[in-house]
Amino acid sequence: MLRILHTADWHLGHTLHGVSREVEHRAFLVWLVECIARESIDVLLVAGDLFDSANPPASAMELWYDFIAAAKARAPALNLIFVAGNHDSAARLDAPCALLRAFGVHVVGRLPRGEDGAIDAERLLIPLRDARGETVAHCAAVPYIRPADLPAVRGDADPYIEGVRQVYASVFRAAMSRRQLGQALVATGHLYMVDSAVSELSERRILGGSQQALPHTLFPRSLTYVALGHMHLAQAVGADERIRYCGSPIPLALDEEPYPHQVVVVEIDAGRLHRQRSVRVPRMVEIWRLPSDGYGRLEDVEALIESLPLLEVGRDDATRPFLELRVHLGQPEPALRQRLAQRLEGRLPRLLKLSVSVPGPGDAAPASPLRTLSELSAEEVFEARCREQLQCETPEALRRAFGELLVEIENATDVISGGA
Ligand SMILES: [Mn+2]
Repeated sequence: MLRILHTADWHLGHTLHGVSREVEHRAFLVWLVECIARESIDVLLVAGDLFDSANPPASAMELWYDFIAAAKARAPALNLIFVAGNHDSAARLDAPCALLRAFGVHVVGRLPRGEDGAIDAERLLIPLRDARGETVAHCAAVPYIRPADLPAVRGDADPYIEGVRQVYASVFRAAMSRRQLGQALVATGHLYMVDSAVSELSERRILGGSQQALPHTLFPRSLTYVALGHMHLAQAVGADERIRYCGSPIPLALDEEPYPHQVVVVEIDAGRLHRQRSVRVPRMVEIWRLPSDGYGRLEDVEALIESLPLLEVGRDDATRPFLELRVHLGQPEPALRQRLAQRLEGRLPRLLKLSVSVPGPGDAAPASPLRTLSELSAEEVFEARCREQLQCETPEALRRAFGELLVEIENATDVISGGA
């Protein structure tokens, strides 16, 4: 029996409306070490977006290294595999690669290349050993693939989809020649699949650009399990239970609060998928919203604040619930934030975000939420500018050109982050 723990989208170094998530990440990683021990895990697969940005703070790097040391101390035989996501700097992840390999930790940032510059599929293959030290499976540890990583594709096929397909196909070919009877084949990926459900806010960007959704046929039936990252909502892709997003362990946007935050434990027996189940990650910091649904009038929101529990003496600030207030204003309230902050004094939650809606133009128009620049995607800003300047909706050709430009900038710099 081989037990794999599949997790992804940690986003170490993340801040939510300017507030650090370090306490939550630390609690998650402590819990994860315990979970690995309790569940007798043989392999930890982390399917990308370890870090929230290409240039994470030192405290986030420390969390990662501390976790590796703690996991190895607790479960010395554990196989650890980390692949880069779109948020990670592939080169930065690769930097300690040789050092970590000496401790049995596999990190795949960039796609490895041979001397001829071609992708070296062999080096993406990692043998997975069970508790007795026997190789019972192979892992095709494929990181996030940027369009610039891909070989030129001839013909009519979409160059990104066809390029990614060729990379995976070459890894699977290499795996087939190495695989022995009874050995399973597992793959990782940090990508956006056809049929995957996307969250409202934090994942909107990846759809705005020209990033294409990949078809299930990328993964042949011979694969035992596919551990995906990128979507923060845990889900199997389409109806195929073998191909799965494990989801992020903490909510990375207020809208992700209702998601089940979890890891997936996968059991492989005699080369076959025996069982898989999700294990909930305990929530360190809660997210509250007032009112619980929609927007409330200022007086009503103030009354709701009065019903909030009081802050206990000695309570650790970093574990206080995050609060979003949603107020509908009939008229301008210049000192609104200050007024509400005063009301909140001595109450348990911390005000994280104040959302305001105002009446639409004309009496019949529906109320529209006021959004700050940081809540808008580049595409939305672009479209708003188009409406203003051209007095019409963005022409499709212009929208597509802007999307391509965005993707190009992100891939060229490896620094700008965004999306899931
Ligand atoms: Mn992510």
